[in-house]
Amino acid sequence: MISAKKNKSEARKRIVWSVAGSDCSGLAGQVADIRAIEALGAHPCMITTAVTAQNSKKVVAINPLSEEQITAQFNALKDDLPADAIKVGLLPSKDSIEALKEFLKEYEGKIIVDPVMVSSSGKQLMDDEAQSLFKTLFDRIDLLTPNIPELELLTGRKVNKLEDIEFAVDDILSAGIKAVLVKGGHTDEDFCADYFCDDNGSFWLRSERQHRDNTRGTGCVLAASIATAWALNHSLIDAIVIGKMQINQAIENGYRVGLGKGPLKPLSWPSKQRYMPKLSDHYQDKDYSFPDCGVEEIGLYPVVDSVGWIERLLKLGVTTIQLRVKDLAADVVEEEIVKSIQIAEKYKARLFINDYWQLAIKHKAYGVHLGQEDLDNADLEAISKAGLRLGISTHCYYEVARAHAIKPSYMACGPVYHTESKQMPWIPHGIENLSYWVNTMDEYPWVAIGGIDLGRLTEVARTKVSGVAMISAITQAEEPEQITLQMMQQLSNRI
Ligand code: 3NM
Repeated sequence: MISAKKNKSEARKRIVWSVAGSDCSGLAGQVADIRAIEALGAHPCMITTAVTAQNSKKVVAINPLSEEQITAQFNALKDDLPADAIKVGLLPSKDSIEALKEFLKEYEGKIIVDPVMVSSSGKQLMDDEAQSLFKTLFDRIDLLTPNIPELELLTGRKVNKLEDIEFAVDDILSAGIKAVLVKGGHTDEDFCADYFCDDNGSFWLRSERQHRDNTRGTGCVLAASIATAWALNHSLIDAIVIGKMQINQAIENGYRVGLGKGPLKPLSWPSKQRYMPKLSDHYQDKDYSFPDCGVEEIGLYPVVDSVGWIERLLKLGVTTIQLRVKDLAADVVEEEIVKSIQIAEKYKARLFINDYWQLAIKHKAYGVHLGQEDLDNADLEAISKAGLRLGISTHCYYEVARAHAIKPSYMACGPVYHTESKQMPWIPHGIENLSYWVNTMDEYPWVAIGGIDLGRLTEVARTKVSGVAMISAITQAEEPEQITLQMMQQLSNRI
C-alpha cells in the first residue's frame, strides 16, 4: 500500500472520465461528476451516454445516445486524454453497454461503476435490456457502488436490516465484481454506515447522518471522488475514505436552487476532522474511552528496546518514552516491562508499552502503543477498562479512519522520512502530509515518527505535533545523552 495525499510532482494532471448521463439541471449526473473530479484536483473528461431532461423535481426524459455516438467519444479521447480512472454512471440502454464493453477490450485501468438504475423519484433509468446486459460487465468492474435499493435490485435479496447487506454483497462478489461499496444513505438510522468488501476483507464506514435537504448527486459525487483519489495513486481503500470525507463535506455545503432538492457541493480536499468517517468491522460505535496524556505536550518521545535505555534517558528529564521489545523470550519481556514501569514511576514519566498490552495491564503501565496489525488481536475494551492510555500508529487514510473509531489518547503519523529502523511498505509522508494530519484531525495529539533526527526536528516541531518519536537518532548516536539533551532543548524552545 502506498500513502500519497496529493501527488504534486506529477508533470501531467491526472485524468478521470465520467461515462454517464448529462443533466441539464446541473444537480446530478455529469455535472456532479465534473465538480467532484475537479475539486480533488484531476481533469474531468465526459463521455455522455444519454442526454437527460430533468429538474429539481423530476426526471422528464432520458434520451440515450447511439453506440456510434458513444464510441466516437471514447475514440476521440483515448489517445490524447487517456483515463487514469473511469467512473461509470448511467448506462441507459444496450448501446451504451456495448460501446463501453468494446472500449474495455483495450482499457485495462481502474473502473468504478455507480449503478444508476432508478431515480430518487422512482423513474426507471436503465431499460430492461440494459439491466439484463449489465451483468456482462461485472468481471471488468473494480468497484461497484450501489445504494440499498440498487443492491436489492441487483441481487433479488431484500435488505431489511444492515446485517442483510453483508449477505447480498457476497452474492455480487461471487458474480465476478472485485469490490463493492454499499451506500447506507437509505436507512432510518441516525448514522450513515457504508459497507465495503473485497477479497481481502471488509469494513464499515460510519458517519453521523446530516439531516439536509440538498443532497442531489450524492452517488455521483461519491463514486467520482473515489475514482479521482484512486487516479491520484491512493490505494482503493484510502480512496474510499477520501470519497466519504468529500461526501460529508459536500453534503454540509449543499444549497437550494430550484423548487425541489438542491445539489451538494464538493469543495477542495477535505481537511476537517468532522468529515472523517469511523472505520471498523461493525456498523455500530464501540464505547471505548482512553484517558488523555495530560496537559503537558508529549515532547521528545524516544522509542527504545531495553530497561537500560529507559533509565539512561529518563535521568536526563525525558517525560515520555516507549518500550518496544521484539524477539525476546516471554519471561525476559515481562521482566523488562516490570522494571521499566518501576523506573518510569520513579521519574514520573509517561511510559508506553509497545504491543504487550496484557503485560501492560497486569503491571499497570501508563499506556500501550499499538500498530495497526496489533489492533487485530488486542482487547481494546480491556485496555480501556484498565484505564491505560492508548497510542495508535497510522500511515494512511484507511488507518486514520480506523484509529478514529477507537478514539485513542494520541495518534502517531509515520514514516515522516525514510527510516532504516523498521521495514514498511510506505512512501514517507514528508512535512506536508504530516501537517495535513495534525491540522485535519485536530482533536488528537499527534506524534511524528520515522527518520527524525536533530537536523529535522525544527521543521517537524513547526507542524504543531505534540510529540516527536525516534529510535536511531538517539540509540545510534555517538553521544546519546548529548543529542537527547539538545533535542529536548530544541523542542522546549518551540513555543
Ligand atoms: N514506526 P527511526 S517508523 C517504529 O511509521 C517505527 O509507524 C514507524 O525509527 C511508523 O527514528 C518507526 O530510527 C521507526 O527512523 C522509527
